[in-house]
Amino acid sequence: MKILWVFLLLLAACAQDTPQASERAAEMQVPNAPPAIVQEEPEIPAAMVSEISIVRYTFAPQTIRMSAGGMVRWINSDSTSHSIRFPGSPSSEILAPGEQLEMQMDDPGIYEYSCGIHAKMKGTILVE
Ligand SMILES: [Cu+2]
Repeated sequence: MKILWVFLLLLAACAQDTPQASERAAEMQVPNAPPAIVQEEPEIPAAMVSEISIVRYTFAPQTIRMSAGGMVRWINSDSTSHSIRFPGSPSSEILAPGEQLEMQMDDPGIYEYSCGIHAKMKGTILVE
């Protein structure tokens, strides 16, 4: 399994909002107007992102099912720092409260992981 960590601060997630195009289209009110052209980033669509919250020393949901090529995103909603660790791999960077981490899951399989700080925190990702 290739591991690609993408470490995100919350501020970075808000920086790319571009509401202007859709606002402009709504003002024009032209029936059957072609859709406004919005320059798209080569990003994985939202539907392909599976979110896991970390709350009270627990990954929620504890088991997720997702499609290969999708992205899993852990959001630390706890008041304590945590990390993500897959067996045989080094732990991720530490996620302080409010921080999040994404990882692309390219290969089908069953991936069990834990917190690198609190070994009893466990989760499973089923990639189909
Ligand atoms: Cu932890």
